Amino acid sequence: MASTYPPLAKGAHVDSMDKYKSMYERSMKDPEGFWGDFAADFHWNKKWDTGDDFHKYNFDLDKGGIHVSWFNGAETNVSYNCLDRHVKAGDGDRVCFFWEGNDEGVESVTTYKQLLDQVCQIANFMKSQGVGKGDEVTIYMPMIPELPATMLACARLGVVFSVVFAGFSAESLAGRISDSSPKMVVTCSAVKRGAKHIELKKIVDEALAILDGEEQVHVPRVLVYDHKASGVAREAIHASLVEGRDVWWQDVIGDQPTECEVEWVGAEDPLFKLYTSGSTGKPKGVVHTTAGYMLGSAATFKYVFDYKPEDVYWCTADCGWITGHSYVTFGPLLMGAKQVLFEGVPTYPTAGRCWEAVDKYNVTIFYTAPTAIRTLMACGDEHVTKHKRTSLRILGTVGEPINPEAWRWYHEVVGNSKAAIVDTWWQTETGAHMITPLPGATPVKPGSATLPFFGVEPALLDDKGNEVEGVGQGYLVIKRPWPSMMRTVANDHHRFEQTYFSGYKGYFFTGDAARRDEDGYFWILGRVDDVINVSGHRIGTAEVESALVGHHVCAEAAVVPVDHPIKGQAIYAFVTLMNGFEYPPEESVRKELVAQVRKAIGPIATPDVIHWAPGLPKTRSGKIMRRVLRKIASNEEDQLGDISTLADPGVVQVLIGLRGK
Ligand code: 6R9
Repeated sequence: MASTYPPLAKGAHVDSMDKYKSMYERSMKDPEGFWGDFAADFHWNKKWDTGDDFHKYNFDLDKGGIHVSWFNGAETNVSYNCLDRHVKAGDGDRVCFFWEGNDEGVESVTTYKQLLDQVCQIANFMKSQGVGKGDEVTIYMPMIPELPATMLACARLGVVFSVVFAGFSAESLAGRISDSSPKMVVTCSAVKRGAKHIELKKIVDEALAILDGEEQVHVPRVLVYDHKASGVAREAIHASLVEGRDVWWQDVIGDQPTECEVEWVGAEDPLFKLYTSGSTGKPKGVVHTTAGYMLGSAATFKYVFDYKPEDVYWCTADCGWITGHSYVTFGPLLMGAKQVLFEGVPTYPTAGRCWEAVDKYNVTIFYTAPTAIRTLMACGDEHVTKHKRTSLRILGTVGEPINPEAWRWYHEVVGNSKAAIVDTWWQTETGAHMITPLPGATPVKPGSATLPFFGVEPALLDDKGNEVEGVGQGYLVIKRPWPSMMRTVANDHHRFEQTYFSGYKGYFFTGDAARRDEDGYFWILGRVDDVINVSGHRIGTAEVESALVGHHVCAEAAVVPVDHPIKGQAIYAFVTLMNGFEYPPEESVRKELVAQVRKAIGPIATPDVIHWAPGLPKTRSGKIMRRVLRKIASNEEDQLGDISTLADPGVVQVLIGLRGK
């Protein structure tokens, strides 16, 4: 059995397993009391209905459509709770952001009052452009304070925002804009990420040009922040500004009034949508609503990170992902936290960057992904030990399973064996942490996300859909709704029902498999659908395949995950070329195919390997046997299993012969 580490956070909000258990029990038996008590710290323009009206749901497709609602009847505003509430309480001078730019020495400090003023100015500009409640705004920005500020400006007006990670390509951005019909796109001149310059405004121009032909998309207003620290001068971009469409942020925001009434919205009004890859088709817009998401992100922030007002918190995630929504913008600001906002990458200019910043700001809570931990681990301990890091008390991880070796390095080297590790399992769909230790209560085992958070009831199902009791493994499902769960897929409620509720009646299906051990601890085994987890980012195999066949030389493609020492998983593509090509073709063909994927999706989807495949292993009904491809990709052809059902078993030997060609 894995060794356990006792809980380390002294004087924690939840300081024993008994306390965890009693709070968990209450959250199960009396959700209204549990969440209602937590909600009392927030501002409500109108209180929620009580009793049977408080919370409603149906999880069973046999009993009608899937629907979930919490805090029915209530009115609130997330932006008000993140900002006005603290300023009114006299905390306006408290720091919200220590912004640490990509290049060392480029930095700024923002207080809650300053952020509130800026958010009001952005909101007032949006209003002046006719953007209001129920409208949509797409945000394509780097990690500068203006990014969370724009999210909060939208929330203030009841505008549904969609942040697109500023590493996605023009085509990806175009797809998301087309699905949203935003009234405004907010972007930035350029960004420097590590040593690379990326001209974001140019990418927005390209995306809008792609959409030019699409009649249903009206041309949004484009607000462009002039990011001087990117090294790209305003003058270099200025000529690209389209009259009547594009406007410089610096020309219009500063003159706006610093007060802006909030729009009170209903508990179930949408707050944002965030696109994420699924196993089929295009990315789906996961929709989160107001009250449940607000309480879920705040409660997990408080309990999982054992947040206290004296803490300095730092999450390295980008706001383009759900982690940056819940644990950069919302959770921390809702709780009034001081946090480091980081624009750069952990290895630039050196592998010591994070630990230097930890000492500079006396960071107490640090939250990152296993892929970053493994990258830094490979760079050598000296980059860590050079810095003191004595302020650190909680270290979090998220995005993919963490291997015990990386877990121990994080604990022993980064945390000096003194900080508690919280391995937090959750998803874009869940909005907030679902299975996670609490640092003052849960004894941890390296590699296990341990036990469910309050209000979360996970279960494991076998192939037949029966619950696995006790020790065992199976498909990870959730048995009842929790406040911060997604409510629908944008413009496609049917897809929501089919993706998450049609496989196992009465359960929300996560797409992951997990194992439960003798202590009831969960060990996440990874995705069981066609989603590859590259450096903690979800990439659908279908998306990569469709990008590849989008190139005229490619007749067919099949993409599978393969283990990777740093990224966790990497993308491995089998490609069949059009008739007339010889195998292997000229090297330029491979380069073009890789470029095609980067263009269609973005650099994060770059295949590590293109394996030439004159034929793919298919069943007689024409289904590609991915199981066989996975084994070939991982060099395990001695474990191919039964291949007698293949239409042409001979293709397997041909594929093995083309490895590395
Ligand atoms: C928050 C986030 C969700 C998928 C999820 C799972 C994997 C996330 C994990 C983890 C093992 C953890 N995942 N956290 N696997 N241990 N602590 O990452 O959301 O981008 O939607 O990805 O990531 O496979 O299903 P998202």
